[in-house]
Amino acid sequence: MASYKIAVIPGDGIGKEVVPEGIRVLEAVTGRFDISFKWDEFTWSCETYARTGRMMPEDGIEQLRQYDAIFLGAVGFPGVSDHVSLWGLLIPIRRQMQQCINLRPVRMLQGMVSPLKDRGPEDIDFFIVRENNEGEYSEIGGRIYSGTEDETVVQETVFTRQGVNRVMRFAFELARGRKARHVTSATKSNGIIHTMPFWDERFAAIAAEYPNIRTDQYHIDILTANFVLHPDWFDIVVASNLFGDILSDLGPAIAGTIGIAPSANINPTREHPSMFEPVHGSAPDIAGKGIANPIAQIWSGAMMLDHLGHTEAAVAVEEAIETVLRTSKLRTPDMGGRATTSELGKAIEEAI
Ligand code: GGG
Repeated sequence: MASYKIAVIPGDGIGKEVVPEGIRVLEAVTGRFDISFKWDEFTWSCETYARTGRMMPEDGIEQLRQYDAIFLGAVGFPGVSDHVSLWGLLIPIRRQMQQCINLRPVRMLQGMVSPLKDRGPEDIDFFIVRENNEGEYSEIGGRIYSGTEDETVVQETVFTRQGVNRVMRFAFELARGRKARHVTSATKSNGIIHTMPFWDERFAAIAAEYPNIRTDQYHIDILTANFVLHPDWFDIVVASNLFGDILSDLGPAIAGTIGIAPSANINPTREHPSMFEPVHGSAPDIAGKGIANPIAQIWSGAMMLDHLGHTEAAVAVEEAIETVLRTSKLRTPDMGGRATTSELGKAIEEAI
C-alpha cells in the first residue's frame, strides 16, 4: 500500500467548507487503489493572523517540508488586507517550496453549461501553465513621500532566464503528450518594453527545441477576447504569473463556473512538496452558507493523486465528477442549482 502524509490548510471562508469534501472524495478512492492518506490539519488563516499577527508560525514552512503534499483551500478574509494574507501564507509556500509551475486545467465538463452560445465540451479543453515564482508578483519596489502630493510607488517585475525557460519547457513538454500539440504564449511586448520582449525571445528559443509543436502568441488584451470568441483555438497557454492568474479565472468562467477550476503548484524537482488548491478564493460573500461548489477542491485532489503517481485514481475522481454532472441535476448555486456543498460532495463520493 502507498501511504502519504498530507498537510491540510483549509484557510479562510469557503476553503473550510470545500476542503472536507475534497478529503471525503479522496478517502473514497483509497480502498480501490490501495492508497492511504494521513491528513494533518493546520488552522493557519486570517483568524490566526488576527490572534497572533502572523498567517502561519515562523517555522511554518519547515513544518510543511515533512509532508508529501499540501492540500489548500482558500486564503483571505475581510479584516486582513489581501496582500497581507497572500504574502503571509500562499506566496511564501509557493516560493520556498520552489513550486515554480502553476498548472491550471480549463475543461468544460460533460453536463456543464457554458455562458458562450453554442459551445460544448469539445470546444473548451486546454491548460494554462502559469509561471508561479517570479514575474509581476515581486517584492522589489517601494513607496516614498507617503501621504504627500509627491507620493511615488514603484514595483519591479522580475523575469529570470532560468525561470522563464523552465515554465516554457514545462508547457512544451505538456504539449508533447496532447493531440493538438500546440502552445500559445501570452505576451504584451508592445507595451511592456523590457520584460515582455525578453519573454518573447525565450518563447522563440524554447520553441526551436520542439519543432513538432505548433506555436503562436497573442498580446494579453486580444488573448482574453479570443478566449471568449475562439476557446477552441487553445491547447496549452503559457503565461507569466499575473497574466496566468487572470486567464485562469476567465478560462473556467467560459467553461461554466470558476467553482470547478483546480490547480497544482508544482515543484518539478520533487525536492519539496507540491501544493493543490482550487483557483477560486475564499468567497466571503457566500462563506458560512454551505453552498460553495466543492468541485474545484475535489478536482485539485485528483491532480494531487496524479502528481503522487496514481493516475488511475485521479481519472476515477474526474470521472466521478463528470458522472454526477452528466447524470444528475445536482448543482450548487454558481451552476444555477440549489444543492449544498456537502450534497454535491457526497454524490461524487457515491459515484466513486
Ligand atoms: N485557492 C487559494 C486562493 O485563495 N486563491 C485566491 C487568490 O487570490 N490567489 C492568488 C494567486 O493565485 O496568485
